[in-house]
Amino acid sequence: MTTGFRPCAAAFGLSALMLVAPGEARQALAAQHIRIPLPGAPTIVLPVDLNRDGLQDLVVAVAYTEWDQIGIDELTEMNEVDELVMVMTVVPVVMDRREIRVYLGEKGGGYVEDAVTLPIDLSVLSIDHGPAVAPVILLTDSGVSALRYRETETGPLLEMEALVEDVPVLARSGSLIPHLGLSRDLDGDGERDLLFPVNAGLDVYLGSELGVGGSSSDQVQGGSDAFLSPARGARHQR
Ligand SMILES: [Ca+2]
Ligand SMILES: [Ca+2]
Repeated sequence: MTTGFRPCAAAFGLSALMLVAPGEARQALAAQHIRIPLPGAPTIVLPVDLNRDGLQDLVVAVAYTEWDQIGIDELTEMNEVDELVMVMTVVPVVMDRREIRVYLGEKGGGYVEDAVTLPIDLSVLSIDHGPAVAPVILLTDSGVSALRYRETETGPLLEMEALVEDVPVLARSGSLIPHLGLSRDLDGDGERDLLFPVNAGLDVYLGSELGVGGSSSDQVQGGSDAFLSPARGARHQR
C-alpha cells in the first residue's frame, strides 16, 4: 500500500528572500528565493561581510544530533582457548554535533553553494555581531573570540582568535544560546562595544579599543598583550 508521502532529503534549511537588482540600477528590485540545506535547525543566523569583499555573507550556527558508533574494548576469558582475549563491542550512540557555517555572498545576490565550516564544541556558548575589527564574535567558556575567515593554499578556513580572556557566568553550561545581545554601541560612537556577562553583572569592553573602523585582523593579534581590559568603572563590585 502506498501513501501520499514522499521522502524528504533535506529536513532542515534556511529560506530567504533577498532583494536583488536584476540588471540596470534603475530597474525595480526583485525578490529572489534562496534555500540553504542544513544538517539541523539553525540556532543563530547572522548576515555579515566576514571576508570583507563588500558582499554580505551568511553565518549560521547549527546544532544537531547524529547517529554514530563507538567501540568498547574488553578483556574476556574464553574457555575454549583458556586465556584472556580482547573483544571489541561496537555500540550505536547519538552524538551532539555543532558547527558554524559561512556562506559567502555572491554578486547579484545569493550565496555560494558550499559553506566554509568550523566544527565547534560545547565551550562555544553564543555567537553575535561584533565591532568592526571582529564582525562576528563568539562567547566561550574562556572569554570572547573573533571568528576569522582566511584564504589558504588548501582553501578557505575559519578560525577562532581570542579577544577577551575571562570566564563568563554561563561557562560550562554547554548551551548554544541565541540572541544574548553580546554587543551594543553603548557610548554612541558608532562602534559596537562588548558586553561580557559575569557573576556580578556585565563587563564592558569598548569596541574602540579594538581600533575604530579597522579592516585588518592584524590589528588584533593573539597573545596575552592583545587581551582587552574592561572599561574603567564598568565592572560591578564582586
Ligand atoms: Ca563577503
Ligand atoms: Ca561604542
